[in-house]
Amino acid sequence: MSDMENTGEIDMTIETEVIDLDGDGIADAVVETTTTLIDVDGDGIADIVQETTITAIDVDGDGEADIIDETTITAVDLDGDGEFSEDEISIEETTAVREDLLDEG
Ligand SMILES: [Ca+2]
Ligand SMILES: [Ca+2]
Ligand SMILES: [Ca+2]
Ligand SMILES: [Ca+2]
Repeated sequence: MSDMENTGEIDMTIETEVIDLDGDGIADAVVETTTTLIDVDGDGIADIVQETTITAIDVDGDGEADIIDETTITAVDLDGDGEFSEDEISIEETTAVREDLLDEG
């Protein structure tokens, strides 16, 4: 994008994996991984890497996701050494369970 002021670049890839645990041909879990690479200063080396994994699990096999688990890993190269050290990586996880599933039992 030459009309943009900065030279930063964003590269996003989405991967979807369908898992059929019991082999009946109906998906029991869907895993979607979104990887975002952000090169803030445009030197070709990613400065921010964010990976979001969303796992949708169909527990009762009715074709609707009952549990949705979302994990986001964010790595920011704060000191600009081109590597992500432990203190530059943060992990966030949320799990959503369908309400009526919780009511049972
Ligand atoms: Ca299945
Ligand atoms: Ca860079
Ligand atoms: Ca279900
Ligand atoms: Ca670093």
